[in-house]
Amino acid sequence: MVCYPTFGGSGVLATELGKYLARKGHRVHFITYSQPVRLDILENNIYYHEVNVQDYPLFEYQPYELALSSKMVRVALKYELDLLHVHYAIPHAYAAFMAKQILKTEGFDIPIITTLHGTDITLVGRNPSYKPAVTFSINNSDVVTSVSESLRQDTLDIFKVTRAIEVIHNFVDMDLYNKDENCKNNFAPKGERIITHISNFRGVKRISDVVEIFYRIQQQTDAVLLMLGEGPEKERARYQAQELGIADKVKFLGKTSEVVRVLCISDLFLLPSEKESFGLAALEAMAAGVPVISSNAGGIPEVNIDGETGFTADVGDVGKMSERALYILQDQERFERFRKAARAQAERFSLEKIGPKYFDLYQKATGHLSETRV
Ligand code: GMT
Repeated sequence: MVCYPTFGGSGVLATELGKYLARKGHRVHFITYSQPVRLDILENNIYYHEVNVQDYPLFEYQPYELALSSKMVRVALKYELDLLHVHYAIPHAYAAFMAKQILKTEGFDIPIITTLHGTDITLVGRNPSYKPAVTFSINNSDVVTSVSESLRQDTLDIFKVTRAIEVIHNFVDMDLYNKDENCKNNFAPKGERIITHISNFRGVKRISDVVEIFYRIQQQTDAVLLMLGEGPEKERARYQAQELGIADKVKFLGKTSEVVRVLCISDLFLLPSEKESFGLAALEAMAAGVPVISSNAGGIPEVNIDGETGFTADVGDVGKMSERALYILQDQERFERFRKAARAQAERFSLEKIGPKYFDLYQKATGHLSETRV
């Protein structure tokens, strides 16, 4: 598994997939520049290889791709890997292609599976500085998957793709979300509704919409807003909350490792993103039985069903989003109905249902891997 180790969804998905494969008895090697946030390197069958980039004063930009390709080559040869599964096209698919070519010269053939996650296509990848390299890496992967139908379509629209792209939706490990938490008091001592947002606080997440929607909600019903994650828009959001006079109701919890516990005490999840290929954070909220108020961007409607598991609205329509939020929160019976539907929808994306699809792919790519090795 080659992935970003940070809080972003692609790294989370890669880590959860690797853990699942390891539990099935496969040896899974993670290759990245620091330990992925959700990875427990003491688990059986999990190996972690850190990519070191030599800091050389001549270079203004250190060549990470080179170090990554070299690491892939060394790990593939030493551990006789069956395949390389790279998450996020930039620069992982490109580095994997180079590694594959180098390995060929050693008489070692290895299939590359590339999973496209979102901004590697819709934002960064389409930039002219990267586009030819991204197109080439997609077309030269042995298997390409995307995490939603919408992202598949975007990829076909943006790039000249000559490969088939298979959609394998993101998944969630439902067992993690069975917690019956009794710690609501910590954040909502007066029984306030707990509204949550999790992201890397980049521009595409429209953090100011999150704060604005919450502002309108708390005018009508007692509520607190929990903001999980770190990123460039965080300080602006803190300032906005102060300006609106709601700073005491908005808690910034940073990069907490207790995402699951926080979701299990949440009443509503907000995801008003400008772009979102899937919305893994929303799926995780739904697994905890939390209805979602979101934009209808990209692949979100494949996950959040309007009027059933929450509501979707046009990007920027904070009026509709706050209205719909109150519609769910202000009637307990209705709220329970949405909670149930959210959980049922998450079941459709459970690890048990989606995980085996990756095994099928691996089998096709290698011709010999079976679902379980133990
Ligand atoms: O959304 C982010 O900021 C992180 C980003 C990533 O690649 O780590 O997430 C993308 O991949 C996730 C996992 O497949 C998807 O659930 C997110 O929707 C997607 N983000 C965007 O498309 C903006």
